[in-house]
Amino acid sequence: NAVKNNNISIIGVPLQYGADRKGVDLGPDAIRGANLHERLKALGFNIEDLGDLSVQRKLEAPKQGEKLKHLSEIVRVNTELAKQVSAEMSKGQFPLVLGGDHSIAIGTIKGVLQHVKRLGVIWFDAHTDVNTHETTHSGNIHGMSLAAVLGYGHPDLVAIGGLETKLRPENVVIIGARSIDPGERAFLKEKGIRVFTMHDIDRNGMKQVMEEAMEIVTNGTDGVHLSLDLDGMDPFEAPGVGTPVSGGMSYRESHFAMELLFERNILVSAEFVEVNPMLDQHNKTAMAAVELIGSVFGERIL
Ligand code: B3U
Ligand code: MN
Ligand code: MN
Repeated sequence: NAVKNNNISIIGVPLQYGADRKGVDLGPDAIRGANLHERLKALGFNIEDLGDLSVQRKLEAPKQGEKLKHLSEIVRVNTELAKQVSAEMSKGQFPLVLGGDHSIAIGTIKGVLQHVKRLGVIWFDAHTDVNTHETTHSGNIHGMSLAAVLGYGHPDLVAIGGLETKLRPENVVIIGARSIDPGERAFLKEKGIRVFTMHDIDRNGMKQVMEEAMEIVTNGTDGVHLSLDLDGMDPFEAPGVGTPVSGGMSYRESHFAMELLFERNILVSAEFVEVNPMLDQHNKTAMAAVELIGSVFGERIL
């Protein structure tokens, strides 16, 4: 088995408060319901499903003038998530986190950073999620999670999981971007974050993009985390997401990228986020997530 770790801990995070559309809190169960366990077991992994983190069901609407929506509950849940991810890694488990909206990347990555100080991150996404409280137009925290783990943004988000650890911009790549806000563009440029846009994928193909991307995230690091937002895929293949953007990665490109990741054997953790069953067609997006998970853990056609 090429993924180093044979023991996977599944952690569900039914959080929707970082996003605008209701239903992404149902993502973890939709993914489990698409035969996640069976698929991984068939590949020879030992699975421990820790269930879902508890998230407050009833929440007040964001107050007038409150810029970051639902900040305190998002901070609380992510702090718990960082602890749980870190505890699983202490036991030698591979954390596989199921979202929930993409704000949960803060907790996941901060937890992983406790164990892998120099961590590379591959961020699959239509968006780049590097807004801060100063640049955001939506106030939605799922658009700020990558900035937060790099150490930028609202102090409460940056402080999740401790201030001692953060990602370095030179160890991060974003793949599949096609919707970037003006403030994000400036941030990406200033920090020198490598973004492989859909233009790059079209021009050079997924093979070259992944080879360059894996070179960057492994250079000077001790492990790589995959943060995969299902809206990186084309809405035709993954319609069940809150903010679909046309012109995304095809089913084939996404799978090929996962297969290349498996071959390089660099992952120490992964998360699959933004599956929204209320916006989906027959659980298609959760099924796509499980198929991508299969590929990243070594499933092959022949
Ligand atoms: N950049 C926009 C839109 C967005 C980011 N992430 C998602 N949507 N899923 C924002 O709200 O920050
Ligand atoms: Mn995202
Ligand atoms: Mn996105």
